[in-house]
Amino acid sequence: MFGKILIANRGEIALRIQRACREMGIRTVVVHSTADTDAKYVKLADESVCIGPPPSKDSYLNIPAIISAAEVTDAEAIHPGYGFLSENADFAERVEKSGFVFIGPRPESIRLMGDKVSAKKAMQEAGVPCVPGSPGALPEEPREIVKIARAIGYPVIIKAAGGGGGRGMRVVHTEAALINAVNMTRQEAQAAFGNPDVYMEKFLENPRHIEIQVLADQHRNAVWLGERDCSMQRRHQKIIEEAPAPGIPRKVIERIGDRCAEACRRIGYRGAGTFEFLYENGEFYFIEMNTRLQVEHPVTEMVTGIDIVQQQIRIAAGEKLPFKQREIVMRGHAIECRINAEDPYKFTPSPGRITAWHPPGGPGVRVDSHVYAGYFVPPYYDSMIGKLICYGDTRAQALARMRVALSEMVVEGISTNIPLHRELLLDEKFIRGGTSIHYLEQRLAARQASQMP
Ligand code: MV4
Repeated sequence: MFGKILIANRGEIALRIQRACREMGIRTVVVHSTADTDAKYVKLADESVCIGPPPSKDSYLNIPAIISAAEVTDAEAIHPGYGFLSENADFAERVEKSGFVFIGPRPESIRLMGDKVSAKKAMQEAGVPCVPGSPGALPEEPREIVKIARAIGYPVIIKAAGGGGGRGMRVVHTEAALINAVNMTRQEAQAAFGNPDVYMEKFLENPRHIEIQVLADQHRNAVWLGERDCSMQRRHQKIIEEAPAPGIPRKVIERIGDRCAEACRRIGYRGAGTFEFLYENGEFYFIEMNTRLQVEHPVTEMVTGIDIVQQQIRIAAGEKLPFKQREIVMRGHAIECRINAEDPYKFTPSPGRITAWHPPGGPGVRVDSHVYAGYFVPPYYDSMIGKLICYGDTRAQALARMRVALSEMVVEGISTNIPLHRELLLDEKFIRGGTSIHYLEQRLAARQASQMP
């Protein structure tokens, strides 16, 4: 096992990774910007290295500075967390070329999944069901493109190969609008990702977003750890996630989970990963794979009892997975509310000093947060200040515990989205379960309309 790990991230996930390391007896080094010098997790780490000024590009995205910090502190491995450099294949490669272990997939896997056209092709070949669409990137010839769209049937969606997570997409409803949409998406893709390749899919109008968590070791063992429903989102920012996904038959999930694990073995995947699916009318359609730890990993940890961060570290150190698929038992239900420093209805960021912080507690309540009373939320980074995760034997119990937890929670000095969460936890359709990816935006629009003077 490693003696020392460098954590190349900030905020709650830096603390989460640090806790896993300390539990395993591994010393930790955190790198931080000047905006995070006073963060408590920086003080709690065995060592800390300031790597630059507040803007991410000068600190948390500064590859030479991070590698130098690993060199001067004699770290053996680097955990990238989520966001920042976590899905940057060049970073993973430079970490390994510098003699450190990258706690994540091989650079080739990151690259394969980073190109959404090659990712889809690989998954199709592995027997993972995908959204019907173009066979690979679209050709240049407009007549060929029109033919492909006719075969798929309108509406279609044009996506950038270099995109993902909602960037570089365009929905097309008619043949008249097709070629212009393809050209526009190509231009944007070239400008944003340096890759003009685009592909086409049938546009699914009202799906849910369901994802499958996987773990794969370096000995060709792979397992799946159940699913998460991440449909409650606004502008591609998830705000509530849960496991398991309400109302989906276990048999259907099991078939898809087994396909995901098999795909991992086929491509020689290593580490934690997430297969993203759209789910509509009882069918799963693969859209993308995330090659990192995800924000919402705790709901899976709660229902499986598996510490995903510890497993990432063990896998990176070359250990074999300590369980077989049939030994993984999903039990109960978990829900996560992301707590953001933002106006609950206008969504404008609300950085500043937290004057009061009273996190909830009690059975089945978990708070993953790095903040405290007196903490200053810097304006430079993501607005998430923590995650509230509630577990119960049933979904109803998890929801009830979440309502109590949200009622207890006090954050003063800044605005947070806690009032929005309190409303959603009383929402009839959410309580019923199975709302689509459009539900939150539709509900917010209706709320706005009803509050018009
Ligand atoms: C889609 C889709 C409908 N049909 N693909 C958005 C993020 C990226 N991961 C893929 N996305 C979508 N792809 C087809 N063929 C709708 C979305 C989509 C979405 C997906 C997941 C979660 C939230 C979303 C919000 C808007 C659109």
